[in-house]
Amino acid sequence: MTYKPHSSHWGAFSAAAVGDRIDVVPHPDDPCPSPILDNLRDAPGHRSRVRKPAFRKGWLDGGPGPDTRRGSDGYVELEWDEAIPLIAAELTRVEREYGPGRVFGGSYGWSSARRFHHAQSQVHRLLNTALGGYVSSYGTYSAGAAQAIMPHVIGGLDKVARTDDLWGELATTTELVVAFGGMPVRNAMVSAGGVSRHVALPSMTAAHRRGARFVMFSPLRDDMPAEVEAEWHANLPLTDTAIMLGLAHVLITEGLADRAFLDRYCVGFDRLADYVTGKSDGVAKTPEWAEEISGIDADALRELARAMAARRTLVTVSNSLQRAEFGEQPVWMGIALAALTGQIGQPGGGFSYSLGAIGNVGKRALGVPIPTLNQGKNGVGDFIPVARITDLLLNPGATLEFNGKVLTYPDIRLVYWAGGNPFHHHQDLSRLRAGFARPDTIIVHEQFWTATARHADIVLPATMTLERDDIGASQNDTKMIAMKQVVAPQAGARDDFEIFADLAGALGRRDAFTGGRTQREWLAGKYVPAPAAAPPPGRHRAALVGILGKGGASPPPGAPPGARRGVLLCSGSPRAAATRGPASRGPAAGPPFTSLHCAGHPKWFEPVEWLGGALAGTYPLQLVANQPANRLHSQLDFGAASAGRKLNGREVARIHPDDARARAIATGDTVRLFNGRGACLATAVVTEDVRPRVVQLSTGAWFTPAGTDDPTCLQGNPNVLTRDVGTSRLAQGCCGQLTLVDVERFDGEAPAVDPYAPPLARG
Ligand code: PGD
Repeated sequence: MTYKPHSSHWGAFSAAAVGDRIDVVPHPDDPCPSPILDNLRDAPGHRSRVRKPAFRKGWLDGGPGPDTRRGSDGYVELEWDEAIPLIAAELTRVEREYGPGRVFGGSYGWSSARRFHHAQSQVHRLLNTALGGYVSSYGTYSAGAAQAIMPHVIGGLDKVARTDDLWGELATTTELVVAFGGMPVRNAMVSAGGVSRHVALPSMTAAHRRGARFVMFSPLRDDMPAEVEAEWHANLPLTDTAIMLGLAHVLITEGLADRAFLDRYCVGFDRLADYVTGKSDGVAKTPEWAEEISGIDADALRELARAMAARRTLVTVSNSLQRAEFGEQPVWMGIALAALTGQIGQPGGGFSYSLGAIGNVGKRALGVPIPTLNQGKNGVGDFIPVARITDLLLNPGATLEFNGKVLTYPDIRLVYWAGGNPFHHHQDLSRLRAGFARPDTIIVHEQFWTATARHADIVLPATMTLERDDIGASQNDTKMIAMKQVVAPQAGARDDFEIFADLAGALGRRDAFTGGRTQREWLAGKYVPAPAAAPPPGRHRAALVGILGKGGASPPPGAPPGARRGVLLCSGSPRAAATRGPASRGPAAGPPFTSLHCAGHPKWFEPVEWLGGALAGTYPLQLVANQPANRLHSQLDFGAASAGRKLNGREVARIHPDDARARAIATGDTVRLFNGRGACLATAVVTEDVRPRVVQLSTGAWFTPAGTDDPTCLQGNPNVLTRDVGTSRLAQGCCGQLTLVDVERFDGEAPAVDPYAPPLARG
């Protein structure tokens, strides 16, 4: 038996086929491997694999066109040589009748960790080289709001979060960590592109042993690892900005703010101070004001603010806070709070975004670019902020404000998706379903019969990562991994590259897509990092070329980035902050800022769906729909680690004893979570690890509607409940994290629907 090196978004490993299972051994250098590796063991041969090109019966019978049967129709399997000409003909029809500007190829999704078989890059390359382009998407579901606001106020997200060795500084230097949204180690297990060493927990425990104090604001106790004995402030969700303002009030009014730092490196302190003290709006943002909104004791806030001024303090803001209405504000106010302490740019101090929330954040970047597949040139300029997909499909011709621009939604006739699962990642799935009924044709490449595959007209079986060779690399991981094929492709599965090459061939554009190379040739040495105009320096080139043959590489880390200090505390000229002071490498120039649904300084806006608002009278519990601990998003939902944390075959919904008692709910009961948008079933676990009036249900269970006309999800996918609106006109990020719901015990008989059975047409 030969174990071969491989990699995933949740860790590097070696694997061998043992009978029809995969044995997986974590990378020997990983101090804290992820349990998610267990999900791979039964994956290649799982019964939910897509085995052949599958065509929706209604599409085959009736041809392209809008169809509400998407999601409930059966599929007919065809051979590859029948499928490719049919798809090429449909692409040609859409291209001729409408042009590429009516094709949505944004195709968001994490797919698998690898550089060449990167599904999104592959589909973009196909659409660019064979059709002339596609309507694209901008940003991520992970960090849409932060991505938009940070360049205006401090600098690009990646530059702030992904250049320095913050984990090392935390372990050795930080004295006080103030973590808004916590630092959930389960999330740090995962990083796009792969992570060969999980260092979050070891760094945090080293800091704890040294005496560092950890303070967390979150409705969930386990958003901080138990090992660091964090002080848990269980605030009402969506109130972190108010808490930060209360802390700022103490720093400003007690003369603890670092005026020298603010004068030298920041723009707009006086206006922020006027807002915090109430001079500009008549409301002082005192700790008592913050307590009334957040439920956190004012004296505790006062003590914390004083400690922040006295000690080396790191303020962290997790991704989760900004995946909500006005999600830009806690990010901006977190930066402002750190600026008030004057510690931005000091080792182990200042501000960090999403430290502990994504595996490779807080690690020094590599000194060489990682390989990427050149996607070609997109001839279509239209794009959407990624989380506006349903609006795009439902509202052709409508306009949208985004980051200072006004966008118009094109009328999409064809959707091409590879490597993502919008019926996992998007909000308000009934609305998404209505959107997916509108195009003429939807084509999806998938390995498994996910809900997205079940809403497509054409589903093409893609290989799994374990079935092909590739290079695993991430800009913030020290290792590039030679990912070797562990098992042969199952049934009719083919690599995305091979599928697209044949499709491009049928469109008369094979060489344009393949560049005249086989995938072996792409991988074996000719595969150079993009952009081609900036190849790596000669001495590093050897590390990148021919990695597969060498079994991997450990390229050198980049140079330390130097201090980052320029901060915009209220609207003004971003350039002004950027030019302040010698160590400043601050905000990039951006569009005018006051017009972007911001007050001109960070501010607490009252959201619609929070426990202090009117809607809480109808739906009195706040659903926290966070990332799962036992799988990446929806991937391999059937795997051992994922299934092992379900209860009675459903996702677990955690609820506080007070709320459970009021509803006669006990651990193990089936419960129904509902609001005006939909409902799902889950199994209750009653626990004091969630604060009262909060219920927590992780994302990722495969959407399994109870019936054709009943979208109640039997497995517990929270996105049937979440609200499909943008965070604000600035970012239009996704608001999937926090939603108002109610919960009741479900005593009925749930229909028996198998979420993993292939939906093949009978007869
Ligand atoms: P995945 O489950 O990773 O979810 O959304 P995303 O769509 O990325 O989907 C990837 C799909 O790609 C899987 O179905 C997998 O089988 C397929 N795949 C894997 N490898 C390949 C390949 O090589 N080729 C092809 N063709 N397919 C492949 C994630 C998104 O969800 C993200 S990033 C976040 S942060 C959001 N988080 C939340 C949240 O906190 N709360 C809510 N309510 N909703 C969220 N949605 C978002």
